[in-house]
Amino acid sequence: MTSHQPAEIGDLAAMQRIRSFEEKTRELSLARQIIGSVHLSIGQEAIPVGACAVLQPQDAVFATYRGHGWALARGVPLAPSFAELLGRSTGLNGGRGGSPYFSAPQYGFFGENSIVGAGAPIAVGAALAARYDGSGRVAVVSFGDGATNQGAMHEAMNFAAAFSLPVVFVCENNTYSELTPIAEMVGEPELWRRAAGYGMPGSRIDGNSVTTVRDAMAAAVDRARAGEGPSFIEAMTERLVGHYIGDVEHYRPAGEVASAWQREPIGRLERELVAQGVTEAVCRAAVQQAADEVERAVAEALAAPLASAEDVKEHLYA
Ligand SMILES: Cc1ncc(C[n+]2csc(CCOP(=O)(O)OP(=O)(O)O)c2C)c(N)n1
Repeated sequence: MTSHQPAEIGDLAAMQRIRSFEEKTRELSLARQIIGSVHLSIGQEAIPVGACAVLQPQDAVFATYRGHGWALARGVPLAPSFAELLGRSTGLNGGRGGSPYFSAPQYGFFGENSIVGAGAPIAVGAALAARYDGSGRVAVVSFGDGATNQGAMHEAMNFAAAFSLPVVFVCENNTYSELTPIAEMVGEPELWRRAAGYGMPGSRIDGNSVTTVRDAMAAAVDRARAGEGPSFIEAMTERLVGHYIGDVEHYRPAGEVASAWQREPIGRLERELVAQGVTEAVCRAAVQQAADEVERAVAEALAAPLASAEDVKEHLYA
């Protein structure tokens, strides 16, 4: 990398990998090659990319059903991720989990979760374990704005603060809880203010700026690693697609999505880099390279055999 290519070129490529992965996922889902519901994070890529940039291999990340971006930002390879979506035996989880259950602990990605708010107590458990196992692990959990109203979230945040556990709570506030605006569901729409009630630092940041996310996460992770306890980050963002594939988005005001495209994180970072003197060609090349990588990975996944029905009873616990 030359002095004309700042480190943020890597962020641009990382965000584009997620964007291309999800655009291809939407195509495969609409073509009925992916079974089950799919929740995309198009527009929210700066949050996992900025957050995971400051993590170490021993750290543990927990996400929601909208978590493909977190898995990829953690370093999970593209081909097994596509294979998982496509029900292939080479999938991350043997093709058994699908879109909302990606899990790859070998990459420090301890899984998506379809139960709203359920990742938080599990992350707190991982943080509590870190106190005893000497791993130095920090646990990071992402969740939506709607999830902050789940009881499990309250219990998790209270416990983490009471015991000064190394957890970072990352609220991806895309302003909708499923199909309902968060502002209609809470008395205090500035969700970060809740952190004070638990006794932990809270902040509201621009979640469409990858550098802002990275800086806020660096401070929270340093604090957690130093034994000073949890933090709450409310990262403001916008989802550029429906809640799930097939959502007709009747609840969104006319023009909202078109205007959100003006603020999305990839184009924004490109404009920032160009203003710093990086050529448009360099930006385009990083974006194209990421998109090409995705094309190769999906071809590899599609060539793999489907998961076998023979071993469907394996890996079950009762
Ligand atoms: C415990 C539980 N209650 C309800 C649901 C149904 N549900 C799925 S997504 C969702 C909205 C969550 O919104 P938010 O937390 O803001 O996350 P986003 O989908 O915007 O990323 C709900 C209520 C669920 N999956 N789990």
